[in-house]
Amino acid sequence: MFLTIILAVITGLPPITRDLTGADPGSWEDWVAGEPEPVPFSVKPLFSCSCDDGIDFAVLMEEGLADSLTPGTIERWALDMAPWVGGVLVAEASYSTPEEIRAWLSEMHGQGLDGVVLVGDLPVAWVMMDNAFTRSSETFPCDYFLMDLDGLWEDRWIGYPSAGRSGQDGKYDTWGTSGLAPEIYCARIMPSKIGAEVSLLQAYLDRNHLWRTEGDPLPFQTLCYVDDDWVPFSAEFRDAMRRLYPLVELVSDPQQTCGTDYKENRLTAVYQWISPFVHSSPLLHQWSPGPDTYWKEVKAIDPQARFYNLFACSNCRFTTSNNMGSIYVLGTSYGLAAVGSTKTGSMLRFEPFYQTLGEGGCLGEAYFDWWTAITAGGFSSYEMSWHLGMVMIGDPTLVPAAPMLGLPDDWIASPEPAVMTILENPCVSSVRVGLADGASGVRILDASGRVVASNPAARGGDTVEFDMRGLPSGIYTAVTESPAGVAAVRFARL
Ligand SMILES: [Ca+2]
Ligand SMILES: [Ca+2]
Repeated sequence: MFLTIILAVITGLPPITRDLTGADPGSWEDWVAGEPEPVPFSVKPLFSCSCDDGIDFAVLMEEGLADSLTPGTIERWALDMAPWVGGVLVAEASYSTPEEIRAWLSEMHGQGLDGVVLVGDLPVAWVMMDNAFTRSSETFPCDYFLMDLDGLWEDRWIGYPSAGRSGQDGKYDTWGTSGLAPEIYCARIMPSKIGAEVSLLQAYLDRNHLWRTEGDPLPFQTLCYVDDDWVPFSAEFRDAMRRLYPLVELVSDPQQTCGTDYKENRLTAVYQWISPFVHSSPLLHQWSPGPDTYWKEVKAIDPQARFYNLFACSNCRFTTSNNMGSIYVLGTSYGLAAVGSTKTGSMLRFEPFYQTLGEGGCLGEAYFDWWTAITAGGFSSYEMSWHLGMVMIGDPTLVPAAPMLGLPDDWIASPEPAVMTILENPCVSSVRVGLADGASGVRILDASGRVVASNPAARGGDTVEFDMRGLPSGIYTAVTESPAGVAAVRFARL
């Protein structure tokens, strides 16, 4: 460890996060053995909204999965995300091949698609790559294949290219020299690897809706927890996070950072965002000086954090049972999203990611901007070794800054004909909201997007009055839902 720090200081580059256990992280052969036989590609639309200007975001679900959820769940999800991303299509896709999904995404991108999330058991592309940095080779699932839609990805070797055996084995190993920048963003939600798929997904989508409508109490505490190997870079890591959150607690004292402190003092505290920097495997964090933190412990502690940036080798190997990325996001009562890697390495050069988030971008946009920065000027073997395993787990349309920045400006428009009218604007001690046919429920949000009053039973034809006494002067937003989409109207309280 001490040697690594010295080397890092001398070279000026951070040491790569890697698995010190040397255990099998979950092989391609095991993955293939557990997957269904591919069938012809088909996409069946289930629901869409706000699509007048086309589809901006797609939810691709495993066949039959939506039918297993509580009725209304996917519609609610789409209506929740539409104000942030535009037109939303929810569809189910047959279990075909990653190449056919990529071709469909490419066609959709030609019509304006910005991003996608794959939900449930759907095809995965794999890569076999000689690692330029650690001089060890790795086989890993790679979702970047579904973000770079026009770059050249080839399967020219059986096994690792360094073995020199030409042929095809179903894993990518060779890339073109240009065009490797992303075209769209892609995220994954694959609960089946960590437990009961339907109940985990239902719980995830329920808390996703609750977080969007109610948020978390301010102020947000966030944690940058840097283990020994990266101490020289810790201030830089924290400063990048400050582009999103004003309050970032940095813990990087080698005397303090260890498994005991992480488990007993960090995972139990109230942080909205946790970024651990630690050697890891898919199933555990390997602290210096220990003890390890296992996925089971994370699940038992049930941390309250919403978002994670896992600078933790192979922690997001979503094809491996009980991978920690999926545990943090889908296996706790609070998790919403994580970025991390399916292999050695992680994110690095964090600024573009947090900059976009700080400006109110959604996770997917920030992730896209980060990839764009990484691949600018070419995608070197050093960069591939660090980053080609990066994935996003969770809903990429979530906007972590929403509770701080409020609602997007372009959202404040009621569908025509208006389903909701503010009868006093500005208002003084109360506000009356008139609802037309089709309207369902009213919520009053403050400028940060938090619900301050609601009447879920209100329906078209009702006039609903809300007592505004006790609330500060300022701008509020009334929100109702209708078959045409979410309607939101701003008003002022004097
Ligand atoms: Ca190959
Ligand atoms: Ca590209």
